Amino acid sequence: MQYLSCIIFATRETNNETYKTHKETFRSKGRLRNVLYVTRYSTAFLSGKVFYFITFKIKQQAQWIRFHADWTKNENMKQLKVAVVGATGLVGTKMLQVLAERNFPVGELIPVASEKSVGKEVTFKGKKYKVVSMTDAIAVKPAVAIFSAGGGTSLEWAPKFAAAGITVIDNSSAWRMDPTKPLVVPEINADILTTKDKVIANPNCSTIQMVVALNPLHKKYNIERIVVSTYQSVTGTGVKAVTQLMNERNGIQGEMAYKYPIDLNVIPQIDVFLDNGYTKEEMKMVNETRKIMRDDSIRVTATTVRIPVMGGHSESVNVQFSKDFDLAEVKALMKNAPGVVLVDDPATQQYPMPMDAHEKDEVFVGRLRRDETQPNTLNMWVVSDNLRKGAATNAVQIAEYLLSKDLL
Ligand code: 2RA
Repeated sequence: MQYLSCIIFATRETNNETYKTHKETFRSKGRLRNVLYVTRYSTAFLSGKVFYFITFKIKQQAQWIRFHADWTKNENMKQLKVAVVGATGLVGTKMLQVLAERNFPVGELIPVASEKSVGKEVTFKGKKYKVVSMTDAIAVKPAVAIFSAGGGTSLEWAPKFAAAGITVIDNSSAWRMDPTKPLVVPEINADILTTKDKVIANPNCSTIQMVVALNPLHKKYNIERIVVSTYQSVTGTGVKAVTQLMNERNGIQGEMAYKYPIDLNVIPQIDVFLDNGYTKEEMKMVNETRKIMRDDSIRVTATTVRIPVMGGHSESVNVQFSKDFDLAEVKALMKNAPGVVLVDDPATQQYPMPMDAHEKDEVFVGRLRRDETQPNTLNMWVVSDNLRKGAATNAVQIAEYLLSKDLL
């Protein structure tokens, strides 16, 4: 099956309403990634299938690209058994939402959770499903199991699923730095995946959004060093942290997810401290970035911070290249980068913010400017919904890639 990287609506009669209707149609078919403008389209009926030939113009490059897709195939394609492990958690719930929204061909959903949640119900596409145990899920032999149940659970259970021939896409940190396991952001390195990969690691949210924005720049200018500071949403911690923030806002004494109040505060600690004085979250950004971008020479230093925000993580990124860059070219690269939306207009105070990134799949980039203190260095601001591109969307995109390449 072919996935469209962009779809364009256009046409003489296009107005906001027809555009919205088309957009929803494409979204419901799970194919909408970016939107450009169609200038021409035609259809052909070949081998029993309708092909839509769309022609559009990529404005930045001012060249015409012919783009075609067969989106009728989705209805006819094989339906898969899909397990979502940790289906009752914050990320698990988002996984179900994203699977439904992107119309992943779920023939049978197997929601899985810890023993205490077995028998509970989750809703998927308007239908209720009973949560089952790990052992019962393996017995049903899903094609793919998307795990979001913590490192301990993944360490114990992912190998058991894999041994049963089930492909695991794991959202915990358990396997990310295992040299035998691929760590994948589809826009960057899905090409490393093979049928032999039965446990595939989904990177940490703060890493994903940064590398999606940086990879096109790395390819062009070669990154030497990254200095990143994060401003991370409480949703990254889970339901307990969202509750703490809301309780504090409403003057309710309740269980604390953090050692300190989070409302009207900023906590410069995410995850536990390591011997080098950095937190685990900070070292994830260092190590995962190098692994995904396949370049151990990139120097990364990070400060990760929790802020009283929901909807997405924000990052201030200072990036030093070995080659000099042209700012207009950097903006053009960002505009055309897969999965990136450029929001950068100081004149009208346009820049990415978590409230705008919430419930979106893209990584939003803005505040692009030269670091005037040293050569070849760029400052940028990167925002994304940590539960979507930072977790669920990336995992589902990996599954989509596997499916599209017949690797499931
Ligand atoms: C956080 N990165 O925001 C974590 C979640 N994986 O705490």
